[in-house]
Amino acid sequence: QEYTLIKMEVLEPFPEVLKQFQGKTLNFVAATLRPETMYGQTNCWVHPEIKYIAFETVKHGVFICTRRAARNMSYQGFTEKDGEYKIIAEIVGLDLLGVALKSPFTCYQKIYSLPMLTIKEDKGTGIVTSVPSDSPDDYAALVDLQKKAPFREKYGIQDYMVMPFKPVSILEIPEFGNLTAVFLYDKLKIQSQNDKDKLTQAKEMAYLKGFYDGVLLVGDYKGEKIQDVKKKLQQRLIDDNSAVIYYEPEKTIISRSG
Ligand code: ZZB
Repeated sequence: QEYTLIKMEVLEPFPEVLKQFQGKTLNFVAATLRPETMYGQTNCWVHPEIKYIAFETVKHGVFICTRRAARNMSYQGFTEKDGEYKIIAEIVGLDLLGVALKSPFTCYQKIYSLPMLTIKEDKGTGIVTSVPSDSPDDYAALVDLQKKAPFREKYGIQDYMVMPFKPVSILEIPEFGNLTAVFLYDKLKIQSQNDKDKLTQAKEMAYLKGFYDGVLLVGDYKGEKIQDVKKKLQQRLIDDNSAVIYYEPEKTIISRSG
């Protein structure tokens, strides 16, 4: 499986647990299958209970992701020696929340890392970029935070990290309109990020229609079909040094090697 790895650079002020990296290029990295949606990022998701690591890459500064993802990357030329990565720090997700980040393509100058409880540890980097306009999971998790003050308080999330961020219309799907995730969330009467079955259904609908019938509403490829611009936008991100390609091995290999 090929993913686009989006680099989100940590901005000042660095949180306590990342102070040792001040002055260095430090990136949260998120694996996505939808590079064409990066115009609509509003935040980044971290699981409060997952353990992340910081490790040095050859060309991209320090990366923060799960150990499993770092291990995969070490076989893809990200580190000096094949199969080896040096852990500089181990940090639990809780301590990585509320961090200000710079991410490519989005209209928001600064976005924040926020808690999502449905992140899977064994997929991608364990860090997810959030596009609430087109990803039902992201919209559900963002609404959960915006609606529930106790939820924000529990994780020390300040209002300014959440409240100003609205889904951005970035692509149009004929039957779903220009805020697909919002449309499907309402249509399927999704209640929260834990509404698993409905969210799976919404995601499938969005993927299928989006790929074949979706048309971009912003940027240089405005008016073009998603299937025609996906690769071009991925390449643009890579050329800008904002993303890299990352491969995820087959599931069987992952479980065999731990
Ligand atoms: C941005 C984005 C925009 C995404 C969108 C989706 C959508 P898949 O198909 O199941 O492989 N993701 C990545 N890693 C994780 C994780 N560890 N736990 C939970 N979610 C994760 O799903 C790949 C997508 O799932 C990725 O692409 C990422 O969210 C998320 F408009 O990135 B995506 C209809 C979906 N739309």
